[in-house]
Amino acid sequence: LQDDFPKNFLWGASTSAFQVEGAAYEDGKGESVADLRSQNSKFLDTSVSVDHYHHVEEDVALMAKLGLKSYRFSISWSRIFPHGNDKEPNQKGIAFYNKLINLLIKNQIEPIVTMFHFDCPISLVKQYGGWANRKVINDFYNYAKTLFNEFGDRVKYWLTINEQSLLANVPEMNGIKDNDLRLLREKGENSNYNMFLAQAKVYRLCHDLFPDSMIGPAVSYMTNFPYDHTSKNALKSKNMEDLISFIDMDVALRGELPSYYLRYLEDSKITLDYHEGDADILKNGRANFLGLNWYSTSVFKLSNEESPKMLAGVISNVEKVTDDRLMNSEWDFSYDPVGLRFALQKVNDRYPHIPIIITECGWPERDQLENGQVHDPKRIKYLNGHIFELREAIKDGVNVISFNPWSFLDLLSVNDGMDKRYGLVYVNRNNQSMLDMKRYPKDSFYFYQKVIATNGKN
Ligand code: BGP
Repeated sequence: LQDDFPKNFLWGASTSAFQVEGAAYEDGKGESVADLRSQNSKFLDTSVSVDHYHHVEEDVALMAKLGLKSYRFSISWSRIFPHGNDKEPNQKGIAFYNKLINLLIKNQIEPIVTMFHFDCPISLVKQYGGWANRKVINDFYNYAKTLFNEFGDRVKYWLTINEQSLLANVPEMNGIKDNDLRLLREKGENSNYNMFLAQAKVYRLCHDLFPDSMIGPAVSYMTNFPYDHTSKNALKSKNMEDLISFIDMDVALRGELPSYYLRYLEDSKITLDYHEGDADILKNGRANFLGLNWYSTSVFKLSNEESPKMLAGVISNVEKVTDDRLMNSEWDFSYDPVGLRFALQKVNDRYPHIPIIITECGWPERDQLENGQVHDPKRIKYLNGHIFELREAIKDGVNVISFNPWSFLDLLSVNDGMDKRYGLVYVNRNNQSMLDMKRYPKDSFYFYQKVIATNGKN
């Protein structure tokens, strides 16, 4: 058994395209669902974000200063194919990612590339309904093929879809709408099925083209516990975890729809658009590692209250209970690092020895810039606790190969813009104004720099 972090452990950090790049309407990029959402929110200006598109050299220099061994970022589909399925890719988009990837490699930083992170090209929604229509399977496959052709010689680690279960349960995140809630859920589950099929085809293609590459999903792993030891609460908690988190892992690694999911569809009277040959597609294309986005644990108990709108289908008739003994963030979010070790053990029990990359893990704050410095002790505590438990999980025998906290630099939070910051690097802009966009390493940056330099001893 490993008793410390492996020598070649990839200490990284994470971001996604629309949350950092800006330049949403520059150099031929097409509009995405994320850009459209941004127009309806005063907080989410993706035309600027934190302007990584124009700060890429400076940002990679900061990554090198931090000592990163890996950097997880996403490619914007509509920067490569402005309409999602154009005949030819947008060369300026390819040039931007070539520049980024080459800069990373020059600095010995391993690129970990997400193909799709909440930013469906809006044109695909207009053309045929986006992910809810099976036509998307081919379009995603062609997009992925282009990424392999353009960048596959230098990128070894690929993540297909970020947080698929969130997209399935909140179909609006993929631009899918319907006033009828049941129909909306049916579209959401069909988009889920299309995402499974599209990814399976892409896993297969990747193994055929680059047998040494690693490819897998970036799963939202929401670890939850029952409020008490009653079997009813424990069963509900397990069912939710299966339907929200393990479903994405089960399909990617086992190559079939799990029986608990079929039961859920039947109970919800939801029909999927099955075609002959689908089962073979799922069976023949499997991931060879897991990306896990892990933040916190939650405690649930059954309630008779109405379901919350969010994830109404899967999370129904439950109440979230906050544990006041834990450090809780302003955003309904607790500090519970032992939960990470517990969660990793569970994954390893289910799929022994599967390589795991922690693709997100982080602490949100309203950080303040004071005389060029940002003091973020809670984020340091969060990172320290999670790195400690990660080491314990590795000692337990869990095959974690990389840790990429969210986020490398401050970026647009999905719902709160710049109010809710996760970065190791502060970016001088806020929700009201773009200010000068200057970058300032926070205290947590220097903490993490030591962690990396000592391979986790800190
Ligand atoms: C994950 C997403 C990220 C990121 C993070 C924090 O779900 O993959 O894109 O945003 O959560 O969430 P939020 O921005 O809502 O605080």
